[in-house]
Amino acid sequence: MEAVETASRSTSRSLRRVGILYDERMCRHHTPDDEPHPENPNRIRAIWNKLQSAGISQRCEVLSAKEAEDKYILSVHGKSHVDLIRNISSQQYNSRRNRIASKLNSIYLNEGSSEAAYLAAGSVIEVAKRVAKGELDSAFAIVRPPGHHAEHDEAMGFCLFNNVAIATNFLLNEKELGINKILIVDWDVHHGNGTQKTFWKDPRVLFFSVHRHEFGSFYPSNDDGDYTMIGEGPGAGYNINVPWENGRCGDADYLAVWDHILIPVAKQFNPDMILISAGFDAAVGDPLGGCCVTPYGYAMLLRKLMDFARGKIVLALEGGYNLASISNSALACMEVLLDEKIVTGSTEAYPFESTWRVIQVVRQELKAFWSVLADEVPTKLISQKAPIPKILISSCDSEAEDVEELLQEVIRPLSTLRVDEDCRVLAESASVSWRSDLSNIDIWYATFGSNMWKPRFLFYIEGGQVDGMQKLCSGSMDKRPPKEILWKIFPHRLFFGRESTRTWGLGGVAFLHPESKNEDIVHMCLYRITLEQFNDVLHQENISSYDMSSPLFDLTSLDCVKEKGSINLEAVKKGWYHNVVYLGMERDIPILTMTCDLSDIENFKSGKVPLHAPSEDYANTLVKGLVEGGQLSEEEAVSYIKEAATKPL
Ligand code: X5A
Ligand code: ZN
Repeated sequence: MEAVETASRSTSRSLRRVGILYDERMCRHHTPDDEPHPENPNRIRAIWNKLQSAGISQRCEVLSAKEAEDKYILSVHGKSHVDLIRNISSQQYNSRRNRIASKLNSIYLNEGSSEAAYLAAGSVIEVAKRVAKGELDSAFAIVRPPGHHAEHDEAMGFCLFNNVAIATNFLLNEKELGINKILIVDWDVHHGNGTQKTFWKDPRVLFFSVHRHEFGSFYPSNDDGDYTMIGEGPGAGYNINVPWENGRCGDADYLAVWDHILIPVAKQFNPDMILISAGFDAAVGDPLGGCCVTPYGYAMLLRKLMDFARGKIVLALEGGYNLASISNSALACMEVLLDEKIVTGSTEAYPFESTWRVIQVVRQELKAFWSVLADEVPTKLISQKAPIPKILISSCDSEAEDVEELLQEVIRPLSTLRVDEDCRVLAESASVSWRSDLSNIDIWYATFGSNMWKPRFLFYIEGGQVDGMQKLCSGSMDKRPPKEILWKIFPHRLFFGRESTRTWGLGGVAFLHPESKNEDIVHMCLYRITLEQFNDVLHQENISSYDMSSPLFDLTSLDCVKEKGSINLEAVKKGWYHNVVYLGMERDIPILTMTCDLSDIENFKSGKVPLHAPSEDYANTLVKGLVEGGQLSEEEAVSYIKEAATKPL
């Protein structure tokens, strides 16, 4: 024990006493034949390695795991469940173990499961006890298996024991700790059904969960996570669910929920301690979550909670399945725990309209219990919302083999995000300096295809995901909207080529002939964005495995394109829009577009790659852009597109 008492306070230690618990023994729980599984030992290893190499663990009090005593586990789980988990890894169960696991919902078991489950629960108890006693200000328990789905008599959703619920009961039952009211914040992307049930009638525990729900179709796929589930009897009002209607929620959505639900209620509840079911599967890049919270977002969410319970906060890991995302998110949280510095900054993006709606219904549902929720949310706020995504990743389409690969590649540049001392989102070292260099240079990005339609283009800046499909726009690192938008006509040829694309299905997509010719005209919508943002757009349009550690198109390329008229980008040469074309200047700012190159034009002409009219959906998007942009009437737009689609090259 006594890591805490005996540890000498070296100068590199933080003034805040922050505990961190990691224990390799929790890695012994894995799938029976080590088949791939998202909930695998590398999750906690990745986090631990990241925190070590970032110098975080050195500034913390490092603790190792301790098995929970049965009497504490029994405060949450039934005897038969505890007996099962205690014995499941023993030899007598060798022949039955897999069969038992297969009867459970999303559970695997092996020889290491029992020990890991006891250690995970015991570890959260251990750090919670130390924080309660004041030996530590706050702490992070890097545990697995996770816990929040585990119910009284049931392991489920990768969870064996409900670690956070067990630690919560421990704190409440050890009367001399003086912890009488506990706030549990469950920001794992899934609903904390097990925790909710444990404290359903208990007013000492305010359980708050924000999760994807999709009207009961997201895991665990029932109505338990609905906003109408507010607790019962003396516990009525002490259970708050914020159910997302869709994936793709990000920092702006979570922060809106914090500002308009959780923080006011926390103020009124005035907890003695806060436990966070800190899954990081709402993080950008998570393969299961489909949301896009950045490390900066997690830092803000945590920072806002530190104003309560005199900063007595315990984070316990729950889900989170992208190793880079969870490591960077955990790192951002640790920096907040260690720093007294105030996190400032704001996200430029707005919450979704559905987010405001959910916030309103939750407030409505709970206002009888929490007077701070009684006022209407100002309409001025609600009117600030992100557009509803209809179409994603436009005409992108290098033909990446499968969606998973595609997803990984779109997300990679963002999954390496981290947060600097001022809690600004940064990319991993190398990319930082080019980004700040290019963020001060404006260009006009001239669009001739689906990006002419502004809501469509904004996805390349703000990021987002289409309903159903796993297609995600990572957005730009810098989410400021374009500074100006204007339309211009250029003497270039618009045409449609290829037979089908991943995004638009059958039908051609728009290309601009890179060379100008006097008899041609093309309508273009110009967005004034930074050269940094232009790089992120280029990357998203040409989905590739390029990692963005250096820019695709830098100042030298800009000089070069001004001189030569166009420039091919080697790093994304498989993409269909890898050719950057210079279209002149507008108010001293260069106009750039991206299209195919001259060799592609030859292939189109020879028929090697067919010309092809756009699909109806795609054509409609183009028409919408031209009409909403005030350029052409609908009939004019339709015939303009039709001509471009039928005239030979
Ligand atoms: C802890 C957690 C997710 C279970 C998903 C099962 N569980 N399909 O994130
Ligand atoms: Zn989860």
